[in-house]
Amino acid sequence: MNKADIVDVLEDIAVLLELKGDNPFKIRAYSTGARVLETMEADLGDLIEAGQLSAVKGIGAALVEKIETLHATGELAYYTELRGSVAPGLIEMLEIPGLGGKKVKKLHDAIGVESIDTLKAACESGEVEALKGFGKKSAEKILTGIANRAAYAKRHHWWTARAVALPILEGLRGLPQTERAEVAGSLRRLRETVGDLDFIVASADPQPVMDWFVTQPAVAEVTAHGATKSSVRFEGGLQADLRVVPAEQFAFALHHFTGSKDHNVALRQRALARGYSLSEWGLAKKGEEGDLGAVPRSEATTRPGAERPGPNELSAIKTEKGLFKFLGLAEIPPELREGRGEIEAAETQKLPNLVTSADIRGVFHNHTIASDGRGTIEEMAAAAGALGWDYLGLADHSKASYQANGLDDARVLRMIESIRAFNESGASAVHVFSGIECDILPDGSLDLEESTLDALDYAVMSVHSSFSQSEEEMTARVIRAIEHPATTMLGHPTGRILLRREPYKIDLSKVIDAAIANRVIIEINASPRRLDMDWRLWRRAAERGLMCSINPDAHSMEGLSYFDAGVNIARKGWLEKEQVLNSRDCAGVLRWFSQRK
Ligand code: DGT
Ligand code: CA
Ligand code: CA
Ligand code: ZN
Repeated sequence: MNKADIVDVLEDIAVLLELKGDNPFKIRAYSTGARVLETMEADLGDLIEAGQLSAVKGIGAALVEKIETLHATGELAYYTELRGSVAPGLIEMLEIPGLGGKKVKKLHDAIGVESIDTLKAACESGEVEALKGFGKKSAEKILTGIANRAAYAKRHHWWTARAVALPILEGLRGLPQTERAEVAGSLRRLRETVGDLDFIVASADPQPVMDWFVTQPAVAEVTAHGATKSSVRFEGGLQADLRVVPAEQFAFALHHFTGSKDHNVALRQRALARGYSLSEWGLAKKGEEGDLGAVPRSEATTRPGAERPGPNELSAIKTEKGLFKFLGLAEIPPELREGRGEIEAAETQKLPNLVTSADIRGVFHNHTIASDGRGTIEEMAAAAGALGWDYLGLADHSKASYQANGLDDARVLRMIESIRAFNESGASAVHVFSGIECDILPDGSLDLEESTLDALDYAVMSVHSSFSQSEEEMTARVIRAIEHPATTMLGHPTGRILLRREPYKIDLSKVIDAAIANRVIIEINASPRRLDMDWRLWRRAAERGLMCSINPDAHSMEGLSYFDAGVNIARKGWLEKEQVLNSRDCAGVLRWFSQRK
C-alpha cells in the first residue's frame, strides 16, 4: 500500500476511535501520525527498510508496526475489526459535511440515531436542535448535507470518470469487430462532473462487443445486456451505457449522445428550418418517411423525391464535421456544445480558437514541502521541466493557514532566497517564480507584511477561513484584497469543493468587475475537485478584459498534471490563448507582473 493510502487508513482509524469514544491521546496519536506521514520528505519504503520509521518524530510505537504491515500487505486486521465493530449506518453519517466522529457519537448516544434516515427524521422532528452543542443552525446544516449527499452520490469528478473510461475505450477500440469507438456525453463535453459514461461503437457485429463490455473486471453489476445496448455499473459506482450502431449512423449517434440536450434541441431546430429532421439515427427530409427518428437508409436512397438530399449527400456524412457542414456550420468542439451561443458563432465563423494544453508554458499556485506540499523546489522544478515548461510558480500557504503549515514573513523571505539561489545555480532550465498563496483574512486584509509581499514575484490571494460570512461581507472582503497593490491573482474564488462543499456566498459579478478594474487575474483552479472559477462565467468576463491563469494547485509533482483539467475548463469557457497568462513566455509573464506592480 502506498503512503497516501496509509495516511487515509490512519485518519479513518482516528475517526472510528472518536466514534467509539476511545481515549483522546490514542486518537491524537493516529491523527498526528497521519499528518506526519503525509508531509514526510523521506521515502517510506526506504525508511522501513532501514528500520528508521520509529525514529520519525510524531510516529509512535503503536503506529510503526501498523504502518509497516499496511505497507507490506495492504491490510491491517486491527483496522478491519475496528470498522466491523461500528454500525455501517454510523460510518455513512461521517460522509455528511460537518459531522465527525465526536458528533456522530453524541447523536447516537443521546437520541439513538443509527442511520442517515433516522438522523434526517431527528433533524425534522426538532430532536437534534434541542441537543446541547447542536442548535437550529446545525440541524439545518445537517439536512442540507443529507440532501446534497444524495445528489452528489449520483455524480463523479471528470478526472475520475476519465480514468474509468479510458481503459474501456482502449479495449473497445482493440476488438476486431469495432470500426470506431468514442466516449460521448458529459465526459466528452469536458463537464466538471459526470453522471454516467456513454460509449458509442460502430460495428456490423454488435454481440461480441456487448459480451466483452459486460464481462470487464471493473464491472460490478450488469443492469442491461441487449443486442445493441448494454448498461453496467463499475466499482466505485460510475455507470455506463454502451450503444453499438452501424457505421453509417456513427456520426449521428456520436453527435446525439454527446449532447448537450440544449445543443441538440437547437441543432434539431436548425435542421427543421432547413427541411430536415435530425435524430440519433440520421437526417431525413421532413414530411417523408424516416422523419421521426429511424431513417430507413436503403429506402431513403431508392425513393424518388425532388427535395430529398441525394443519396450521396446523406451517406457522405461520415463525421460530425460533415453533419455540421451540411447544416451550414463550422465544426463545433464538443466542449462548446452547451446551448450557449455556439451555433450562432459557428454560423458566422466566430467560434473561438480555443487554448490547448500545448499552449501552456508553466503554471502558478503550487505548494512545496515548505507548507503542505510533498515536493521540494528542485523536485517540483524537475517535474515542470519534464512537462516541457519554461517556468514554474511556487506559492506556498501563508501563516493563517496553520493547518497547512503556512509561512510567516521570515519564512517567506527565506523561501525567496532559496528560490533565488536555485535559479542562480543554473541547475535547471526551468525558471522558478517566487510567489505565495496568501490568506485573505476575514476583514479583507492580507496575512503578510507589505514589504514581504513586495519582495515576491507575484501573489495569489485566497480565502481559507470564515466561509459562513454573509454575501456582502465576503464580497467586500475579497474586493478589498483585489484592490491591494500586491495582489496578482485571486485563488479559487468560491471555495467550492465539487460534490462535497457548496461555494461560499459571494457576488462574483462584482468580484469580476473589481478584478478587471485592478488588472488582477482570476485563476482557474485546475484541481479536479475545484475547477473554480466556473466555466460558465469565463466567456463574458474574458470578453470584458479579465485575464485568466490556469493553476493546478499542485501539492505534489504528480499534481502538476491537473493543469489539463484546468485547460478543459478554459476551453469550456471559450478562452483563447491570449486570455491565459500562462500561455506567455517568461518575459511575457514578467512584463505582466511588472506592469501590475
Ligand atoms: P450526465 O451523464 O448527467 O453527466 O450528462 P450527459 O450529457 O452525458 O447526459 P446523458 O448521459 O443523460 O445523455 C447523453 C446525451 O444524450 C445528452 O447529453 C444528450 C443526449 N440526450 C439524452 N436524452 C436526451 C433527450 O431527451 N433529448 C435530447 N435532445 N437529447 C438527449
Ligand atoms: Ca452521460
Ligand atoms: Ca447516459
Ligand atoms: Zn488555497
